[in-house]
Amino acid sequence: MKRRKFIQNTAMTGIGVSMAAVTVACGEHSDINTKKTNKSMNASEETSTKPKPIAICTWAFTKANEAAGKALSEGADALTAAIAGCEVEEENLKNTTVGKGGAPDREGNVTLDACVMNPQGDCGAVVCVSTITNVAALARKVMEETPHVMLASEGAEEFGYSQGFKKEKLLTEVSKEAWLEWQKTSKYKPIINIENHDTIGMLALDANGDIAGACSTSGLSYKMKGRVGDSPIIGSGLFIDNEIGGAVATGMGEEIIKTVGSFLIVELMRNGMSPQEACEEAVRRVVAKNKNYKDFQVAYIAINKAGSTGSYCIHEGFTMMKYQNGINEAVKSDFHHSS
Ligand code: SD4
Repeated sequence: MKRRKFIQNTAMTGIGVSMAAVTVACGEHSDINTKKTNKSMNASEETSTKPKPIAICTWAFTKANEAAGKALSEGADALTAAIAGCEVEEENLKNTTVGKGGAPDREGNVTLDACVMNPQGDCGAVVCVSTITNVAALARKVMEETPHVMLASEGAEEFGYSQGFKKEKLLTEVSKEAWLEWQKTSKYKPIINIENHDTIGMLALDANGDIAGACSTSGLSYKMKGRVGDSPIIGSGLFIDNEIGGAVATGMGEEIIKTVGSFLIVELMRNGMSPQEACEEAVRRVVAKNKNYKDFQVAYIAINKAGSTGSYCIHEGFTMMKYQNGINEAVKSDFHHSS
């Protein structure tokens, strides 16, 4: 495993809030305890000064992260910024893993999943949406305009039209051709870091110091009809606790769901881990439960209330984008397994 770029990921960019020093079980890797944790933060850092706005997202979605970061700089709240970031990829026809242009299921239908969570702890989600592009925004509407958390397929779509969302065809010619090509063999084998793992998960910390997040995906390419992954599942694909921080996932949804990865990361941060440590522990939980972990990717990113960030994955090749102070940078993630 490569030496961790711990400093890069955890650099404090604003004056933070000191968190409780709690010792937690960190699994088999002893090096985790040697890292600087939040408990080493100076007590004088406990101040009302808030960190500067930060946007982070999964993968090298440069434009999406920039859109979210700029929105924050212009005063947008964390949730609005996170959704604005997701929209860039939902509308990017070249992206075959999010929104319009996403790869279809094995029947040829593109079905999108998304969820959002705000600083108040409210959340909304949609699953198996096949006619609306901006599903993160739709999930927000479910949160704000219905008494429910999650709507599925036609119910979500009909609700979306009533809220002014356009009915669209999501399968592009390019995705259709790729699907027809796939049908020649119909072999389903997720390919690490390529088409199957490019969900956009966005976390934003706004000028008020509030944290929110959004997650949007077309799920696994050529999945079974009706299959839903972690991305729209609160606690698995995304979790926010505005007192602590937030986390979001990408990769093999089934494994993320089994370990409730994003909720786990926030709870580990609550117990004193840095975002980096918490992401690493969450990946280790997946690895510990799977002898075949070399065959799939799982990656997490996280942010805490003080503005520290972290990312970690099973396989090399995952990147987190980070926008702060007008700088949008790609942070190469450390990884568990070197292939
Ligand atoms: C899923 N987590 O549906 C998603 C997959 C992913 O780009 O990350 N896709 O399981």
